[in-house]
Parts: sequence; structure tokens; C-alpha cells
Amino acid sequence: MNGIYTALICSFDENGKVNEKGLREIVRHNIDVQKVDGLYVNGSSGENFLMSADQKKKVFEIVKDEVKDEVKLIAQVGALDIDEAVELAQFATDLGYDALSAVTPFYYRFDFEEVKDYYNTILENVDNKMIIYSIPALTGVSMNLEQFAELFENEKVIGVKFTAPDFFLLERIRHAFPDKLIYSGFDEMLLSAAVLNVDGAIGSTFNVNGQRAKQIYALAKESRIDEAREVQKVTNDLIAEILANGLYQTIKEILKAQGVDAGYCRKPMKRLTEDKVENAKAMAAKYC
Ligand code: SI3
Repeated sequence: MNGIYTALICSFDENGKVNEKGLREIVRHNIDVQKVDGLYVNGSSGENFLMSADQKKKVFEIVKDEVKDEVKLIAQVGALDIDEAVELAQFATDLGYDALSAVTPFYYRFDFEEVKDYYNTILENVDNKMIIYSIPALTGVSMNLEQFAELFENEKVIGVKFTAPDFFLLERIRHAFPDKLIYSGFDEMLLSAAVLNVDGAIGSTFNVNGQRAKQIYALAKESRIDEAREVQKVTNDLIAEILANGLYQTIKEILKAQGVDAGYCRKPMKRLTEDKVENAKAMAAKYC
């Protein structure tokens, strides 16, 4: 399960419906052009929290059907409705997804016992492995080393997608749990995380910059840090432009400029203005 995983974006049509042809093209682009090691499906970048359960299932089905066993697949099943999370976990497991992931439950400021119960409840109901999805900036849920240790006591919890700029905590988790999988979640910090010996990374910008992410990760593993820093620099130039222009919409426009039918984002995410579409085309020409 090591390596570079794209946090897969999803193609939606003008009315917010899943565009199957476009989604298949995004999957193929990631496998054939970006050459990533796996796909993280229905995460933040897939607009998971803007979709109905039926739409999420459709995405899981289409992606698995397109991928077969070409690359590893992780299904993000986290939902505030715990019954839905269990149902999606069972659904993705039956489809053959290699592992599950679930965002920490958010919005109601759950205490740690509640967070732990959420993961254990999902795992009691499914025969699959779990990667904790920790993204404090969006969920407001921060966990310390002891709390990660408690979650890791469940043998089915095999790792964490660590999307936080806390390299002290990342190092402590790495040191304490050499056998758990740690995926870096911030693409702009990939090199720093790789130096701390993470097992891989999961990121949105890999949809358009996966090849460079693979280079950074491989160079860091070979301790070729100066070369890795050069690639991270170009990567961060691109990421800075993407973030300034509108994250997911710009990734979609960059893909469209390369002939991939990446569609639109679901409301309430807004459309890019014409100026910003032109910016994205310029990014595609410059970086891709
Ligand atoms: O679940 C997911 O789609 C992710 O893996 C999210 C990933 O951590 C991204 N975070 C968000 C909030 O989109 C990053 O890849 C992020 O977009 C990137 O580092 C740019 O800041």
C-alpha cells in the first residue's frame, strides 16, 4: 500500500450529476499519464461531502470498474451519518477496494471517546482495513500521539492520512509506530514529510502533478535531497498558482486543457470566471 496516491477529483456535469465518461477519463489520466500508485476515492477532492450516498456508491463502482486491479484503491467512507459510513464501507469492501479510510467525525465537536467509537463501529461491521483521515484544519478535530496510539490499538486500523503541518507530531507518530502506514496529506509539504520517512502521500494536485510527486518521493527515499528540493520548488510554484485560482475548479480546468473531460464542481462550489479559466490553461501549458 506504499506510494503516491491521487486524491481523485470527480467529473460532474452542469447539473451536478456524476459524469461517468469524464470520471473514467480522469482515472485513466492518473494511471496512464501521472502513473500514480493508487487512487483515494471520494475524499475531500472528490467532493464527497457534497454528494448523496447514491452518488458516492456510483463513483466507487465506476472507479473500480475502470481500474480493475491496475493500481491500489482506498475508499473514503467517512460520513456524519454513521449508518451511511458503515453501508459505504461494506459497499466498497464488496467491490474489492484494498482499504478504507474515514475522516474524523466533525461539526458536533465530538470527544475522543466518540471519535474512537466511530472507527470501531465501522470496523466491527466490515472485513477490511482502515486508514484514519486526519485533517484538523477542515474538521476542527486534532488528535495527540496518545490518541493516535489508542486508535491504532485496533489491528484493523493500519495507518493515517496525516493532513496537517505538524511535523513534530508526524515525527513522533513515525517513531512510535514504524509498522503503521503514514500518508502525507499536504502536497506542498511532501518532501518534508518524505524526509521523516512516511510511507506515501495522498493529494489532490497529483491529478495534474503526480509525476513530480513521484519524483520527489523517490528522490527523498534515495536521500537525494537537493534534487528533490528542486522538484518540490516547481511543484510549489504550481500549487501556489492553483490555490490562488481556486483549488478543485483549477485542477479540473488544467485537466480539460489536456483533453480530459473533468467537468465542473458541485454547488455551492462556484464556477471559475473566464479569466481564471485562462489562468488554468496557462498553468497546463507551463507545468503539464
Ligand atoms: O481527501 C482528499 O481528497 C485529500 O487527500 C485531500 C488532500 O489532503 C488535499 N487537501 C485538501 C483539503 O484538498 C491536499 O492535496 C491539498 O489539496 C493540497 O495539498 C493543496 O493544498
